[in-house]
Amino acid sequence: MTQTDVQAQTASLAAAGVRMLIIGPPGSGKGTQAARISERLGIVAISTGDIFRANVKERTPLGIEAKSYMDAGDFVPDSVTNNMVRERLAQADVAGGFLLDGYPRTTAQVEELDAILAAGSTSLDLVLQLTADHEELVRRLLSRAAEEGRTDDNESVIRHRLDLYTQQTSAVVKEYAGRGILVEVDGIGAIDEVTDRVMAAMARVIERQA
Ligand code: B4P
Repeated sequence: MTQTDVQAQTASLAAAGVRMLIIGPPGSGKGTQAARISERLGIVAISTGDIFRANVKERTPLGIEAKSYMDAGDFVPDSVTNNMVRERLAQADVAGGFLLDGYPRTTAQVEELDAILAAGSTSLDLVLQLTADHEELVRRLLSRAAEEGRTDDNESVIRHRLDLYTQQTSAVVKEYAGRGILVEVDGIGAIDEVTDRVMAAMARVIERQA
């Protein structure tokens, strides 16, 4: 596919108001690529991690509840996370498409998302999986720890988050692969290079679906 084809497909993805999610282990570049996809496609990016962190910062009841789980690298309980996403997806700005970043992370969250979307007579168009090997992920997150000081970016918590991804979130990836809407992209390389791969892969999927 040429660069022009990719640009044309990106424009049609934008026009279609794509509903998608980005999934990958901690440090794979989800948040980084989500911001770029959201800008290029003009769809709203919703990061559950960012919403939790904003609540922790503001010391809201949700933030107080989420903080201990996040600091330990554990998942915030499904009931809390699901309610938060349900409320967010009820807002008007998702009507033109959305990109969920970091949700769903468990099979119970997949079921909840299915129910939320079915209630609005919609469904997901595609799921983008970013991959990278564990040692690269640990290296990136330790480097972020040095720059940003996130409380969950220390080595033992990082390794726990990676284990949780393998134990719980890989089942989510398998579920979407079974539905035929998963596209896997190599997350190793310069950020711009990964973005180019992401846009080309998404264009290919949408072309297949057309
Ligand atoms: P998240 O905010 O989702 O944290 P994350 O998995 O570390 O991903 P993030 O998006 O921040 O990092 P990225 O890979 O882009 O979740 C944090 C916590 O919130 C969870 O542990 C959990 O407690 C809670 N939570 C969130 N969602 C939940 C849910 N659904 N259910 C239950 N609990 C939930 O980037 C990492 C670093 O790599 C960055 O510094 C970036 O600059 C760098 N990077 C990115 N791409 C790179 C590249 N190509 N090369 C080099 N570096 C790169």
